[in-house]
Amino acid sequence: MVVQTTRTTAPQGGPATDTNGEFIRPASTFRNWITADGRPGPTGRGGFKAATGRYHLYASLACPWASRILMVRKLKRLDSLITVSITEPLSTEQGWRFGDYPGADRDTLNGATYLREIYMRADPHFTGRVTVPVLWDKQTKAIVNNESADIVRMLNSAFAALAEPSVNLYPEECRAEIDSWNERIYPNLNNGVYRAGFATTQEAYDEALHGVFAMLDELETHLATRRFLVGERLTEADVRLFVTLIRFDVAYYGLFKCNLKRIADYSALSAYLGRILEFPGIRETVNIDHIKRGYYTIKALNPNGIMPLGPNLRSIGLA
Ligand SMILES: N[C@@H](CCC(=O)N[C@@H](CS)C(=O)NCC(=O)O)C(=O)O
Repeated sequence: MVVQTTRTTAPQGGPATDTNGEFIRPASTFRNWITADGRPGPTGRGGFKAATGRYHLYASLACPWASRILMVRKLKRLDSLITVSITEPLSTEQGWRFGDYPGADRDTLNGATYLREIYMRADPHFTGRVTVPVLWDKQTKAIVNNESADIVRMLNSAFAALAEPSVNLYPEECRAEIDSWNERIYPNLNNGVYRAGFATTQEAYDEALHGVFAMLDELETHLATRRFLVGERLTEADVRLFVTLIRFDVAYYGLFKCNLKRIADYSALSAYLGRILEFPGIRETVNIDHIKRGYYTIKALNPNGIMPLGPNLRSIGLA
């Protein structure tokens, strides 16, 4: 069966725009939650109890949304509880592919060549976008969830009895502050760079770019006197900010035309990136080659597939 998607060119993000030329990100489709006792979470159905080895993550090191989950898996020390397959970074006509590209995996769990096959296995009638991350249940052979914001939260809470209990990325007393950062950083920056990159009118691009740099300027001031977004502890808001900042100079500055300044030009933001890279396991979740290939193979934005040689990221130890 041929799966129809709204994507016309490249997997990452896709250039869907509205009548004003503004990029639109479609909603995720699988929204179940793993919970400690298997009861339903805030959305979807129940039956997904936290257990060692039951769940598998399909992710791309190019993708910021998938990288949120790879980071949380490290920070919560869930490596041995949740297995992972990394897709090849290259954007193909059939979407995300598994294989032998350095740093990628074959799908030894389900034997898929393309991620599309995993979606079809979960739902033979699936016609939506085939995106990473995907959280897969080995027991019921179902997709639990493919929305990174949900997966970050469920990995933080559901595995409390089985995983590192001292790390809490969404503590009760900080929730209002975390939510308020997320609500502003997502539209302006996380998705703002995509809105700039995929805009098809000057107005839509200008508007997005203004939001991106107003947010970066504000974050630079905020982080000049603090280690993390919400005071002295790393939270979910930092994970969500980090994945965008670490891709900025490599991909968004050039390909997405977010070129008023680089992150390297912001001293507090650069120091903040360096601090987060020091957490055990986090460097393993950052692969500059995959990021560069993933974005610069988006045909709609770079039809000839020329890979830029720079930038030089030596200042944060990522040459
Ligand atoms: N809302 C999703 C977005 C995920 C997403 O857009 N992933 C991109 C890669 S960066 C993707 O897989 N795109 C494939 C496509 O659009 O066909 C999430 O945060 O999990």
